[in-house]
Amino acid sequence: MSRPTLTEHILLSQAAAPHATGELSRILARLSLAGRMISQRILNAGCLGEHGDTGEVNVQGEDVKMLDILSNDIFIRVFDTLSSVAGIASEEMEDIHLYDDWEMGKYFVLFDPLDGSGNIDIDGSLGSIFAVHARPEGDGPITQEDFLQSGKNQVAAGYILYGPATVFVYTAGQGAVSGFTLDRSVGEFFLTHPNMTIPDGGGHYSVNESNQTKWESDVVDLVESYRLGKTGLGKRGARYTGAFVADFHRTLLKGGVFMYPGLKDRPRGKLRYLYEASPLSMIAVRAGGKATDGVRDILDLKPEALHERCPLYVGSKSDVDYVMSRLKG
Ligand code: AFP
Repeated sequence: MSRPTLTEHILLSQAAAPHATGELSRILARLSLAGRMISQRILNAGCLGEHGDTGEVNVQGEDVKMLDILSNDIFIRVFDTLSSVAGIASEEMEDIHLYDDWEMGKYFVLFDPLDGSGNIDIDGSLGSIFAVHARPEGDGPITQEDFLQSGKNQVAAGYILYGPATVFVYTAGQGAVSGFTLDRSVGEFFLTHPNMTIPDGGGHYSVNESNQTKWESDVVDLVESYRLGKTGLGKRGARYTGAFVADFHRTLLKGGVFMYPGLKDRPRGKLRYLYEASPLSMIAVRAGGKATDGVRDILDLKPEALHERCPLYVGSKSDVDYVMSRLKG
């Protein structure tokens, strides 16, 4: 028997939700379209001369790659004709973007169009991350403030991994986490990872250890306990790709913990709350794991700015509990 496609899975989930209108299903279908388009673009980018920088710097002060812009444009375009989406926010855009028929839209989509773009030129793994939020009630014009929502409000969240295979992972409503692998020959995602759960025990610790001189002493001690196998949790090997989606996907499948701690000169660390930490923390929590900024549950935080960052420790529940027991807060 063949596996269910992503489209079938979305429609079955919709049928099981008593008040579903089909709008969220269409958004998820468009996200899968964006994933397929970006995946194809990445495959051909080297041959088409689309590797490398644009020469511009984004709102975060980071070099913008050609594929960052191409991927961002794909996300903008797939929602252009979908009236359910009032507006979008992207890691690559300074401000929110509202569509012409924004008054009809019930949802916002927030995304990091191409995460880990430092891996583009080396043909390493990349990803896209997305979150869907409901537009707050009210007739007034939409403002940036309306996008500054807590992670627990996410209506759907997920990511697309562009590795040797392209994998789409999402959760919607109160649903489980499901993963789908793209069959390029027919352009369809098929269910390969039903009801994903993070193993509690085993796996890896994943952190950029070259930041050690910028960490506070409790973080240095924490990471050292992982390196020396002194956590009491058992051995954890080290893995780090520089692309959060790839490191997170491994953590989801194998267990352990991904960390991007705050730095002395940047106490909130590097990862963006709305486009990175919040959506993948929802996936982790729905899969039985845990996510914290060191003290608080990531999904309880509420950002005050569109591009706000936060420290992040996410993964297996026992590992994240251990992390919290070692940090001073
Ligand atoms: P880019 O998308 O700008 O490459 O950033 C990737 C990222 O936000 C995340 O995917 C990685 O986990 C993290 O940065 C890597 O940062 P370091 O290079 O500082 O370890």
